[in-house]
Amino acid sequence: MTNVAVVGAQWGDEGKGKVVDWLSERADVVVRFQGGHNAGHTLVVNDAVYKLSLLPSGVVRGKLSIIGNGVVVDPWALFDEIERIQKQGVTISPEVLRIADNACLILPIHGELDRAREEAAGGGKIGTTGRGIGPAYEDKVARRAVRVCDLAEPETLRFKIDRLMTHHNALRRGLGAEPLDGEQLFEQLQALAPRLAPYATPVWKVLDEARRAGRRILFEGAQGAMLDVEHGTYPFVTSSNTVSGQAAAGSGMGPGAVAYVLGITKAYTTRVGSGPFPTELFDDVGEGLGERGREFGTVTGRRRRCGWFDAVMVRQAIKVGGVDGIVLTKLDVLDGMADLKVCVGYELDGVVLDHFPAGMAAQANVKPVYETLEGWSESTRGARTWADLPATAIKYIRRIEELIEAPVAILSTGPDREETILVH
Ligand code: 2SA
Ligand code: MG
Repeated sequence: MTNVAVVGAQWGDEGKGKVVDWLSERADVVVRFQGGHNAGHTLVVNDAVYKLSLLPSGVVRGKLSIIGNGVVVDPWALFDEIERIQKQGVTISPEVLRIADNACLILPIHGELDRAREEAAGGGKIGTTGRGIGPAYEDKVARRAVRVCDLAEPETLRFKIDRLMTHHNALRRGLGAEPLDGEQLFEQLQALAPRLAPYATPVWKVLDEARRAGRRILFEGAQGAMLDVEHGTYPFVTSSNTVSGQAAAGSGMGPGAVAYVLGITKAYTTRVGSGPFPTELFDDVGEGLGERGREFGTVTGRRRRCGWFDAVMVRQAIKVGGVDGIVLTKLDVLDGMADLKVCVGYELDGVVLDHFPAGMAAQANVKPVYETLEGWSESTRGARTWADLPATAIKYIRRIEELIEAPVAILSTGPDREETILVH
């Protein structure tokens, strides 16, 4: 196996956790390169269920796990998650986990601001996870963030917090919140410093050494291409680049470090939060997909919106994300449906488009053009070989491959790691 990046090709929740876990057995190092504890990766290992948000999935198998510089780290959430996973019998120490010393922190003011803005936005809200992801990335890009390394330099930390407070107190006043003096934050971070320090490392060096030693690196993406801050359904997106191009920059490696990009996609579509979703279903069919697929957020428990497979959207995700092959997940959720629809184009003002337009109104107004495919009545759940699949299911997969212009490299037919079919 070469170095693989696993990225979502829809709006997140495509089943990346299972795929990363499956691949991590064959990898030596697992790296997260964007996002934060807004992610929700569910791993099922020997009947035990692990729900990870910030920790790279490799920790569960004792693989060297790296939180890259592109991640925004909430240190309180980090230690809570470490404790929770350790209670499940997994050892997490600086031997296994390394955190980029140049990664930016998510602070309590970020979560507060995220939630206050969402509340104030009413109907126009983004539907964020409320974890402070957006405000933390804003501070990073505006060059005033507190970074992991700052905890080792009390004077720098004080200077950073002062600057940060000047900015945030202006925002807080605007939202009717009490201004803060920063002293409490300084003390909280000082108290955390000795706990975080053993994990803080220039991870680019660790990765460079691993690469030169021929060790296999797995890049673990979070969210999906349509939530990418540039390529997604802006402004209804997360605040990081979720496409594979970020795997290199977000971990401190060159683009050549990623040899193969695996895009994960469900056999239908889901999304949480607000924003356009052309193939969304508001009827019993959508309801059925949600029920059979158990479509609830890992982190927030939110009900996911459900709809037909959108081949135009996934093709676009594949192109902008440099996806080489895909993993098609949750095919079994379609079992027993007489007809299946697949979106093959969009109609906008009487014109058929072969791509998802960039404009906000255009994105909201496109109408899907559907092709109808025959369903199957047999169960595909847990199928382990190609021969176990009904002919119409194979036809559905082949048609998807044609439309998205990428091969299905792996088919996942259930949450268990054994329920996986390598197609090519
Ligand atoms: P944020 O919090 O600023 O990143 O939210 C912005 C948008 O990004 C979406 N988003 C997600 N969509 C699907 N899954 C995500 N992770 C969790 C999961 C979510 C959960 O895997 O289940 O538990 O609810 C995730 N994280 C961010 C979000 O819905 C907004 O549309
Ligand atoms: Mg998820």
